[in-house]
Amino acid sequence: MNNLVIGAGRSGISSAKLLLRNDQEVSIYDGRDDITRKELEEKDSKLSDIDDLYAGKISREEIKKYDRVVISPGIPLTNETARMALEENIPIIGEIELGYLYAKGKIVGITGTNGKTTTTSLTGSIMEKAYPKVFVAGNIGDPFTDIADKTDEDTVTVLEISSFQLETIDRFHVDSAAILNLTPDHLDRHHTMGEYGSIKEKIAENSTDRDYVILNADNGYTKDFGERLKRRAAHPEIILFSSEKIPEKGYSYMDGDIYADGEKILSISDTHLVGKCNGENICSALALARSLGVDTELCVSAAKAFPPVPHRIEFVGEFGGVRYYNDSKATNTDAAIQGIRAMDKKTVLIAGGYDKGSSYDEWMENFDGKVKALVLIGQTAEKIKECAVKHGVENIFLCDSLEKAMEESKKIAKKGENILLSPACASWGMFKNYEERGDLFKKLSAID
Ligand code: UMA
Repeated sequence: MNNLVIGAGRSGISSAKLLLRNDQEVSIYDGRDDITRKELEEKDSKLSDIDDLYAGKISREEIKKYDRVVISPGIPLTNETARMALEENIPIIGEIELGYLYAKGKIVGITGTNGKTTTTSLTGSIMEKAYPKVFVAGNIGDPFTDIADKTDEDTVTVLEISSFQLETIDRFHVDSAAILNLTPDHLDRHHTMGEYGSIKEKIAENSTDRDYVILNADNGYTKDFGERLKRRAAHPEIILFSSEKIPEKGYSYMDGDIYADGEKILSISDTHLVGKCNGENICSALALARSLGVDTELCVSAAKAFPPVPHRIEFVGEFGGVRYYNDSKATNTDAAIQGIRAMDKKTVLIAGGYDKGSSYDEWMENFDGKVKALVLIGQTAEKIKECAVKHGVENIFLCDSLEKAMEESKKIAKKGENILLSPACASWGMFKNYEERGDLFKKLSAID
């Protein structure tokens, strides 16, 4: 089959390599007009085997040569190249779907607006205690197509899956799926919550009555989805988790403790994680593990040993009596709400970044008098300031870099207080990604 891969980032490169390993013909298109074969070959010498590289543009006539298009998650179907392929009736699949076509064994898929990365890593750690061969991949960083054809019948693959990735699935099927929560995010691409929700629900689109779906009982969207799932003729088993009540069946997090089917099994203080959001993440990871038959004791010991996830309410250290927390992964307001809620002292909050069209009101309603100062960076700084003034936040500072924001924050924070980077915005425009932003914050934290 002659494949055109759209996008030469992590997903595109892994897709091209997987196809080449499996003796398929591959060409690559990328929107960057300065991309070269040399650059690709420096990333991986195997890419010298691709047929053509289209930099910046590709004609309709050229697109017609291909039997299939594999699209990267960051590229929407409204992209001109994708649109031309659709008009020419060339099938388009996403990178996740391509991986699935080559994958064997059990697959666990985790989606939701927030908590995906922690839940995916924790689920992977638990599975590693129970199964001989476990892969953790997807939106978390390593593309599914990197490992898909290395799986066998005994493998468990734990995938973090974004809405961008779910948009272009077809046969993709997971044995156990979790939708952790659903709150506004990526509305610049998905436009409405209705559309965003329908895309997230696709994770269970191919679920059968032998499968499991783990859902948040406290979230209106996921709760409603569970009700609709139950009306399907042969529906998957639904396991609910909650942090508002302790149900007889399912998992819950209340006052620092985790319960399974109403029985206390673990305290969050016995783990390296903090905050209600992480209590919920533990609940969903335990539910996913149970759905694959993992023993509760094994789950509990894996949860206790699990190290903090970088960039997610990550405790960096105490310097000069001030505690530093890196929550760079909070790229939307809902995640940032969890970040500020997890703080138990006066906090200097560094926020701002790329504008995804979000509203900041609900986030600020959760400041709860804890934000001693708001130090703002990036494209959204003015917009956040306007909202903060409306919410009566005092001490607002605008800085043109994270370095300056750190200098300012260090002047304000006193012994016994916190400095938290929890931007509520994507890093794009100032950084390559949220990891680069978080790494710089960690480096600057320790500098006097
Ligand atoms: N490109 C175009 N045209 C465009 C946009 C991009 O040609 O309109 C090209 C770029 O020039 C670049 C390539 O596409 O060469 C980048 O592709 P990509 O944006 O799909 O990024 P990848 O490097 O393939 O990384 C993707 C995910 N990125 C996105 O979904 C934006 C990574 O998630 C994921 O870790 C990786 O695949 C492996 O699975 C990151 C992310 O930000 C962490 N995800 C979003 C989130 O978590 O909120 C969804």
